[in-house]
Amino acid sequence: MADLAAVKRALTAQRIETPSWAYGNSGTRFKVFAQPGVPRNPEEKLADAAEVHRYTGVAPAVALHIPWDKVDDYAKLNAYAESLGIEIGAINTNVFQDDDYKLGSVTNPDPRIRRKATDHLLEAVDIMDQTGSRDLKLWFSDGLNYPGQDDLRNRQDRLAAALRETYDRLGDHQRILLEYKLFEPAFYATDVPDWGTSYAHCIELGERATVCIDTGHHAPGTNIEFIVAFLLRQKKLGAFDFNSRFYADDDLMVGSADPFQLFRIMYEIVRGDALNPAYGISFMLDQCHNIERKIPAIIRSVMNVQEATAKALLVDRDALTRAQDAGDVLEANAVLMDAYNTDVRPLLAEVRTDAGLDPDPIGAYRRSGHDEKIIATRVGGNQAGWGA
Ligand code: PSV
Ligand code: MN
Ligand code: MN
Repeated sequence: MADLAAVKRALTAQRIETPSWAYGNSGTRFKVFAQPGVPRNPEEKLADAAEVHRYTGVAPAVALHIPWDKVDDYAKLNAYAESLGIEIGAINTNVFQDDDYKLGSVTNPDPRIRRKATDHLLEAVDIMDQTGSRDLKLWFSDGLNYPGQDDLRNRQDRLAAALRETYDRLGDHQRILLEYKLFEPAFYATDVPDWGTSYAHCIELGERATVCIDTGHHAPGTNIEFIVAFLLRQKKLGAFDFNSRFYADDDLMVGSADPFQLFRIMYEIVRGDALNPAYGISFMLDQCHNIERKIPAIIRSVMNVQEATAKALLVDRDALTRAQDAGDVLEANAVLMDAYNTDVRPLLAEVRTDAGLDPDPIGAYRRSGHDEKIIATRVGGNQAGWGA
């Protein structure tokens, strides 16, 4: 039996970072469905994030995206976040929304464009100095649509050079989180397509470069928990971008498409003693809420991560080890499934009540009147990068 008091402590200590861009309008390739009441500026995104934290108690950090969240005074923005009881988390860069980057950013054959892209990464570190952020999150859209379009290997060299320059600019407490993505927007080849490529670049860079696993960035059927286990063993897992996918990079609510996969991932985290924020893994959401109300969707997403985590913590690890060591296939599988099939909602309600929160975060948000207030007062909001 798992120790219930320890499970509750672990759930209370858990932290989940939300992305500023999930609060703004977003859409598909075909249409952005603007919603009433969305934030008009970074301050209003922070205010919405503070609502998520108010009702969940585990989401005090918000990731920013530059230039979508560009302001003149980041120290002031930081102070504003603090006044709301939250903090600024990772700084995400944007080297994918400029005509110059048609053939790539840091891997572009044109040295002028590579310089421009690398300068943006360096500028993001300057911003981190002002926000006090630890994490620089890098996702490169770089890739090729056609065989022969550019030299695959030269592009790796150019990528390595930009990463090196950025890494060398980091302060002692700062680190790089390098995302990978199988395809899109490039279709034939992507310059950081998989965890192995990200891992190899991180090894080359040094201790303060680690891999970010975006759960939506794999081929269908990929065993993501294996990647988690492997990277943990190598001490090279730095972060997650959580979301759900059915087909491609769908950016749906985490835990909605495949809650069992999320449980398996969180089990590897628990197995690796990597849940506590002190371990250094950042558990972030990277989602878009195109057709549903955004704040309750983000609260739901946080709750989905909590539920998967609670189930993972409930795995009877002694019984599992016994069954595994005995080669008892059915029993080992049964031990894992017992935990997965436990209804952890009452346990999480208790954890929330113990923390002085409403046991029903979505109900509490609905009753708060915040949604009505933002709809009435925020006119003309359309600032999320994806939809702007
Ligand atoms: C694009 O695929 C993407 O969803 C990446 O996952 C980044 O983390 C995110 O955009 C924000 O730049
Ligand atoms: Mn991502
Ligand atoms: Mn993505």
